Amino acid sequence: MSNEILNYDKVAEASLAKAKRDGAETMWDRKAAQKTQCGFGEAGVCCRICAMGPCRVSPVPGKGAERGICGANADTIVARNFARMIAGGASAHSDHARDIVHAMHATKAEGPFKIRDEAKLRRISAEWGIEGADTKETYALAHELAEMALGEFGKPFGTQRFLKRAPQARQDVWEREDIAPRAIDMEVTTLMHSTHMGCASDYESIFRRGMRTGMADGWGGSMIGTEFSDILYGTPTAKASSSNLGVIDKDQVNILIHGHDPNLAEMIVLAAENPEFIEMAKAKGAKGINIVGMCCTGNEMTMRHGIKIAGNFYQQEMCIITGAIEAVVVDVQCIFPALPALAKKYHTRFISTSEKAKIAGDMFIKFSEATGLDNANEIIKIAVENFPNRDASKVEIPDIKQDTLVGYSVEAIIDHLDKVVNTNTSDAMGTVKPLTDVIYAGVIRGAAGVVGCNNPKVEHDYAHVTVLKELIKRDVICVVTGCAAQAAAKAGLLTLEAKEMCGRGLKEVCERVNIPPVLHMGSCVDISRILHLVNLCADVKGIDPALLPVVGIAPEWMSEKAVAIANYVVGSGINTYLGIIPQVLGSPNFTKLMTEDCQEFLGAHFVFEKDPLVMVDKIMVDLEDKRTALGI
Ligand code: NFS
Ligand code: SF4
Repeated sequence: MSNEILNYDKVAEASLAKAKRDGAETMWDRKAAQKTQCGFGEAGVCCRICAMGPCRVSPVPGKGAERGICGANADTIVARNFARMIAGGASAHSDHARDIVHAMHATKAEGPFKIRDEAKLRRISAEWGIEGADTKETYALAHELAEMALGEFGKPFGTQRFLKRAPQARQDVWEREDIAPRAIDMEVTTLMHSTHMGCASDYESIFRRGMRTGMADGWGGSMIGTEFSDILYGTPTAKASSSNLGVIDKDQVNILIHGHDPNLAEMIVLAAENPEFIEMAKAKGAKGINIVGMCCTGNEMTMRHGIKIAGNFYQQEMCIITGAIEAVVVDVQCIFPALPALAKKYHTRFISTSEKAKIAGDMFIKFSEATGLDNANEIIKIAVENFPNRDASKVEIPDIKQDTLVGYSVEAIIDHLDKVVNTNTSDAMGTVKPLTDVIYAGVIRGAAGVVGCNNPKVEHDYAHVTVLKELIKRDVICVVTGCAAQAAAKAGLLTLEAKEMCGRGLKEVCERVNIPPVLHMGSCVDISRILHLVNLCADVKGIDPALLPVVGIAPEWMSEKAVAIANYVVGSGINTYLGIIPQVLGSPNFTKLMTEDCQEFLGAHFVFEKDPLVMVDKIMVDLEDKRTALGI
């Protein structure tokens, strides 16, 4: 097992040593078994789109085969592979959003699926032009809005409704470049068609279609996912939580919720409050029921309920290795197929719940909106009844946990800004203007959205935490989502005390507004919150967001979703820094298009940089250049 990339994380060291003692296999063993990864795949030049292949063209131009059997060259093959990753990512986010909308369509006043943020329901309904958005009966309106949202996935004409949130200057770019996304399913389908064998071979055209599909994710699926989840389950407000494996409690029944879709997790949190279950747990010798979260289901639940964060993506196995988890409940995405076998090494029950992500190896309980609360009750019962099966000799919970603040939706940020503005000036309330003002004044040099996964190609969390620490030191305010947010939480960056790590300007802002310098904005679909925030800031000045000193960063990304995200962030005019190099280097032309040429037509580009310290230097030059161009 290669351990040097784990040195940064002390939890990992202890946890993996325990896995070894317990005879449990982890991702690190499997990574070692993979040996050297395939150079063709790494460069993106392996094509298996048709059965004449697989064809591998040379990753080094001028050496070896230059074309596949059909004649596709490295540019075409790389562009198609990259585009198909976008299609995969956009599908995942958007199909998740569709499930949220279906849940909204199934809401009833008597619950358990009901409308919890009625004001937001009415606001979005008005934004989408529903007549009587102010006056219609709540559930009639919710069902009407849900039907309209379902149309966003498959409507035959028109583009995504949320695009209107962007300043006109950006909308003009989208129109000019033909990247304003139409129906979400249409964009994905068209991209899969374009990249079918014998279809598009022009790499720039494939890039542009990929970009439009990414945009369908950000401004379509993800934004619908976020906004409709808020309507259903409440818009997050700032609250306290805690993070890292130490939140697992040896005296309680521990249930780990893992995945992305909050529909079932909300029901579990609701059901766990039932005093009958608490009594049942006590009868089994536990002090209570402890729900802990992981990945983006964890983020959704911490944002709305302060549910404790057990960790991020790469800690999913470590949770089970503590020997103290009674049930792992998963919905969709980012769940290792290895988990059921690992759970069997302990007493842990592994329960998959979505037909879209049925995971072989233990239990399947089919979740649906009609049976949601019953499913949750059943799951809690299974977990509680499993408590006595715990083997005390196998329990070892790392004594590491970190207090953290979470819940910074756009609404919560505006609320915090209002409290300051209110007492000090006569500025308009309810806007992000004070934030734009401090950026323009230079108190804060810029803003960064730091997002994305963990990846065993790099030291875990090291890139996330290094980038964040170095940026706040340089007076760059940061917002985080996904596993990056959980890395920040574990490192203590989501606290008011983290102001001490900041430069003078950002420290002052944190003190006055009473916020941490790094703000947890939610799950990965909630990157749409970041988009919304940036666009509101640009709107204050009436400019294209591409002009603002703002960057997107994914220091340790791994998933197709992250590729879709990077595309819509660049498409939205924000330079995007990737700490893991995407599998495109086999085509110097495509690489150049991504990292240089697209700047010309999109006003933004990708930057590939593995070293987080060098990345921060590049970002600071980027932000200062933007400031100079704005004359601020
Ligand atoms: Ni985002 Fe969330 Fe984490 Fe990566 Fe997976 S949990 S949707 S994909 S690994 S950040
Ligand atoms: Fe080979 Fe072309 Fe088929 Fe790809 S599409 S596998 S390059 S023949």
